[in-house]
Amino acid sequence: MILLDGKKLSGEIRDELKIKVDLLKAAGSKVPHLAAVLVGENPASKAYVGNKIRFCEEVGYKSTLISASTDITQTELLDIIIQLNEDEDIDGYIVQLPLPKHIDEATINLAIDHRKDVDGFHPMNFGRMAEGMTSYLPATPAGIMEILSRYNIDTDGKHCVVVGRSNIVGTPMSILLSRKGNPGNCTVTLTHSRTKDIKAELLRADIVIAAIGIPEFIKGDMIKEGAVVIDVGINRVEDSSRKSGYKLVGDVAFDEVSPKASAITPVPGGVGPMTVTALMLNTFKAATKEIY
Ligand code: BQF
Repeated sequence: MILLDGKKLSGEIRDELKIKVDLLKAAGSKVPHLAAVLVGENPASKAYVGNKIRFCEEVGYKSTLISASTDITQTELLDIIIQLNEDEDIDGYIVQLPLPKHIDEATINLAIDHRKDVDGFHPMNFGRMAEGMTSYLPATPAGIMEILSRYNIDTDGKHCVVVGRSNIVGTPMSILLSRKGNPGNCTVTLTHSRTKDIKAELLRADIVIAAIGIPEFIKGDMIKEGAVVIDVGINRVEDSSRKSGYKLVGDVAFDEVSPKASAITPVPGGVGPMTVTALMLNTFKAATKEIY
């Protein structure tokens, strides 16, 4: 079994990025600038935004954090978005999800200038991705494609089963892996909460993408011998033996599944850090206008 070490890989990619940023500086260009909007006090969201700011510092980007109260109105948040769209120094920005219930995520998403949409959530970027044009790929799918590519995992003609159909992971992953390319050229089955027999589907999978959001949902008896398993889940479960009071587990029961898998991502240290590093890659493209 090969451990797909996202933590190590993301560090290597950030080292590469740092060199490219130094080259920009040496050429007298401005460094990439990422802004993040954080609404409310959700501890996980705060941690994620903190990771993004920290990674910016590591690769030498400028970063700006805009923190807003939970009871910011949708109109006030849209005003922040308009300012970010107009700010010429900011190459790309993200609005950390989830947003409070009184704010409509789709409305916010549509207001983001697609040229600064480094999370790749705007329908313009989603559409361009689906048509195989250059686009900002959503960070988690981009990070997973980077893992498959850098570990030389052969996807050509393989049967891939994606579990979960979210706009930001399951659906784009199913599109990217079914498209022509490397990674790509898979036969993809997209499964979800209404799928009749997920286990039967999973047992046919050469590649499994687990993006469900249920701790250890995928057990050892649901995986074919030799499968490649990508665990996107980041679930906080109670653990009184830790000082934080919780531990992180994936959507895959790692101890049962890993002996059968040919390769598997751990949680933590698998897809998570690659997601944040993919955001750094997108921000570099925004700064150098590589997309459009
Ligand atoms: C790790 C995210 C669900 C909903 C919104 C490293 C991250 C996580 C784990 C991280 C995630 C998950 C992010 C690890 C960003 C990934 O060591 O395993 C980094 O910061 N993530 C997010 O911004 O929004 C989310 C998951």
